[in-house]
Amino acid sequence: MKASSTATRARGADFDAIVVGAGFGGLYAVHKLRDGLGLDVQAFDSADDVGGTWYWNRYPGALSDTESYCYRFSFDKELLQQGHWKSRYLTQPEILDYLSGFADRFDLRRSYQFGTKVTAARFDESAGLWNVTTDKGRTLTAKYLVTGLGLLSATNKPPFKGIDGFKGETYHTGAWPEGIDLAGKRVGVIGTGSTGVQVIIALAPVAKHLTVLQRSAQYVVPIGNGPESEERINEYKAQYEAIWKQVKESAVAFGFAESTVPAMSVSEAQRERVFEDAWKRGGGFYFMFATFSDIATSPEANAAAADFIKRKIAGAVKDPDTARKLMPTDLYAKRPLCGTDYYDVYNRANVTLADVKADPIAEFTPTGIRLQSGAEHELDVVVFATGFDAVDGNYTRIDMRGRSGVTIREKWKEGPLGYLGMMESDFPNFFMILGPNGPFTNLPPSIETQVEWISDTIAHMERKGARTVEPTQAAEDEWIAACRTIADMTLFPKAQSWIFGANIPGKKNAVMFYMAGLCNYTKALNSVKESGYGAMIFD
Ligand code: N01
Repeated sequence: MKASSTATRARGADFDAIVVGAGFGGLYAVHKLRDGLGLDVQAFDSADDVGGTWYWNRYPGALSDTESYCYRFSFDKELLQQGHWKSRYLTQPEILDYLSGFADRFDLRRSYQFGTKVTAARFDESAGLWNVTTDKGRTLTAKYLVTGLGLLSATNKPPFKGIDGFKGETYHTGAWPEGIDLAGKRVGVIGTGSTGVQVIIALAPVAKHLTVLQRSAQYVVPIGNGPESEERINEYKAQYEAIWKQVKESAVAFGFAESTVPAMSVSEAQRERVFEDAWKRGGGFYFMFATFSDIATSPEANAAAADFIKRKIAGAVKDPDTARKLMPTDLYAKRPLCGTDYYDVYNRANVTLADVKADPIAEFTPTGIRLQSGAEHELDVVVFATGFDAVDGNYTRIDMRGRSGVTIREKWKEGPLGYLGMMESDFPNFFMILGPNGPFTNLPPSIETQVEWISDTIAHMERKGARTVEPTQAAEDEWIAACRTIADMTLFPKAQSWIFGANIPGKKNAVMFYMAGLCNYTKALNSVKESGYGAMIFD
């Protein structure tokens, strides 16, 4: 521990804090705790370098769908002015490069042990320390455990019958190896979520033949990507103060002002014009939240947006049968998707759409995939764009135990809990970045907000000389109930998606997000702090 440290090293501890993860969250946590509070920090990541989500998701077409100017940290004004990008949206290599530069800037790699998976974390009540075990067989102790495991990092690869006998290659988009060349191959893609849409757009011009195995049709709007001029970038830089103020005072934190106009308060012609303008501008969250105020809350407004997109699908796709299969049948209430000319992909001669809801995947054969009808798709490569065991999946894969040996699996058997999206009763001195029941937004601004709150809470503890902190059960219950009430005011729980755990067979449907926006979330955090942390137990 450094001379400037605010912490008194807990007796017998190897470190003050252990941080898990080297994505946006973990990197910033190491910087704040080590350089800000002067704690002695040891960090781990199972990858061989920094990047987190952006280290693993190297699939063709991987892109952030938040605009480049606000898919970054805001706290470092100099770094903001040094920012450089080419297009309206950042590609995966650019984001990885940004995070690598961030790690260099603050010399963060020296605190990490890479290529190391944390397999267990147990709280030792008598010592008041976390015992963290890695796959290298070491167990280290620390007073604080901070996890930045990522919302979406435990991959979901459905165990299809016959998969082991498939002679071709299979890849999950969330664990994509470097240097895979799919040119000239017969490729099948399972999944049409955010990832599937990106990988399908990228592979269609490359593959010899692309077969899209679609279970649920999705609403996809244009992303509106294109080069960004130096002049435009300089304009953003000149306005950064106002931009970040707006981002942090907004709900979804995507850099645009959310609409305050209900869809049915304007004429049909005006509504059509607003949707058309948003379609031309591009952006999935923009279409859902900047057109009208109630697309995600009013069935009527939602139907108007859905109907507009369906008409666009009908207009874009030449083959009526394919267009019919691409028409979503449910609400427009999953995470909004966007991509460049997505529906035009299906006009290509080398692309086939298989509706695997109507005719489900029966099994993999040695040479491809057979559907229940007996139809066979001959494939060299199958890409699993089948998503993630989101939010809690990363935690339940670690043997995590809190007070009295209670496991996180037991605590979360009815669905993941989480006070303020960061803490958990019975798990003292444990802070999750993007844990369950945190905000549903463009992630870097929420990550920043959470890491700063964690750092402030730890500083408060150290000033108090407290040994442990955890939320009261009542505060946690109240937060979860509030998240449920807020979610039920939206249409999101009515659609089947990972946001409520519906994508994993057997996973309990649960509220996993605070859906009242970053602005209200920050107010909630501030009120906990300003009330003297009354909702927490300090020991
Ligand atoms: O995963 P998903 P994702 N048989 O769960 C299908 C973020 N992200 O990786 O809808 C057949 O959304 C499944 O079908 P269905 C973003 O937050 C961000 O695409 O369940 N199909 C669905 O089509 C996003 O929301 C960016 O019927 C099966 C797909 O697989 C989140 O990651 C880019 C199946 C899974 O879709 C997750 O997106 C990419 C089965 N057994 C991702 N099992 C950015 O732009 C699943 N499917 C920043």
